[in-house]
Amino acid sequence: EIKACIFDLDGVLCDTAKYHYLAWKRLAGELGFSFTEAQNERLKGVSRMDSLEILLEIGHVKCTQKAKEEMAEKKNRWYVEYINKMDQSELLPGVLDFLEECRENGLRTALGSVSKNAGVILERLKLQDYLDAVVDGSQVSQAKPDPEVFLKGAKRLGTDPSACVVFEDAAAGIEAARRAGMKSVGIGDPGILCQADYVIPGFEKFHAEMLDQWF
Ligand code: G16
Ligand code: MG
Repeated sequence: EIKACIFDLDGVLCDTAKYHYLAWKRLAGELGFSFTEAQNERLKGVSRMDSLEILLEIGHVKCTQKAKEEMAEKKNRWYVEYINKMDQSELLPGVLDFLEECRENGLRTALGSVSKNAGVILERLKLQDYLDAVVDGSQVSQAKPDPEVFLKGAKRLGTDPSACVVFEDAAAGIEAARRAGMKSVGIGDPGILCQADYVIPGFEKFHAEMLDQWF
């Protein structure tokens, strides 16, 4: 029986995935190469520095550690410019209704994001009161596909991992859920999220009772 829902942030509760992409694309442009949305799939759910490594590999760019740190900082500045302008209208369709349904059905809720910017985003989206626990990039040492972020969330909620379902838009996040011993629901493309137990297009037509039917 499912007792808790753990939500990824970027691409699940809001569409910040597009801002990460735009910021990385801008960095790639400055370095003189193009960066496509398909290539961006590899960066989803991956930490900032690991994302940079993947981007530099795609562009065949080699540089010093110091230059890398400056690049990551630059990308983050552009990203923060985008998220500082966000408001509740950028919550993805159906998210607020589903979070309310979780409350009504006695399901515990947690955020499981490796983003160091998660706190700012939750504040701008006014989501703090809907989440019983928040685990973000400031509290984990391993990014997805490592299960650390989700296991911490379950621990914080006091829920056994086997009674948790993870909602994720990234292949790395689905793998992390599996490694944590949790159920998973992919949000997005079933081709990319083929490891998930179920894949849905979004929360719009999704209801808490489906969790009882599925798991
Ligand atoms: C998110 C994104 C990743 C991003 C990572 C680090 O993880 O999906 O693309 O690289 O956070 O973000 P930041 O640079 O803000 O620390 P998640 O776990 O929310 O999907
Ligand atoms: Mg995500």
